[in-house]
Amino acid sequence: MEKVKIQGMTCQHCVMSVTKALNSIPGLKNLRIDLVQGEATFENPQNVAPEKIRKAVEDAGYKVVE
Ligand SMILES: [Cu+2]
Repeated sequence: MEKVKIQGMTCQHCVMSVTKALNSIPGLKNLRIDLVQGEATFENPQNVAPEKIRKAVEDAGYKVVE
């Protein structure tokens, strides 16, 4: 499992937006978003580049923080 910290999610709508953004990346599996922790976890068996994940999150209006 990989985990990214996401800044800016405040409600279920944000969770949906980030979910949609990450699901649009082929190769990510078993995506789970934790609103309280501000985290997304997923399996990345095809080794999708972190920059691609970061960009998808940012295009949706949120920020990946380390
Ligand atoms: Cu929201």
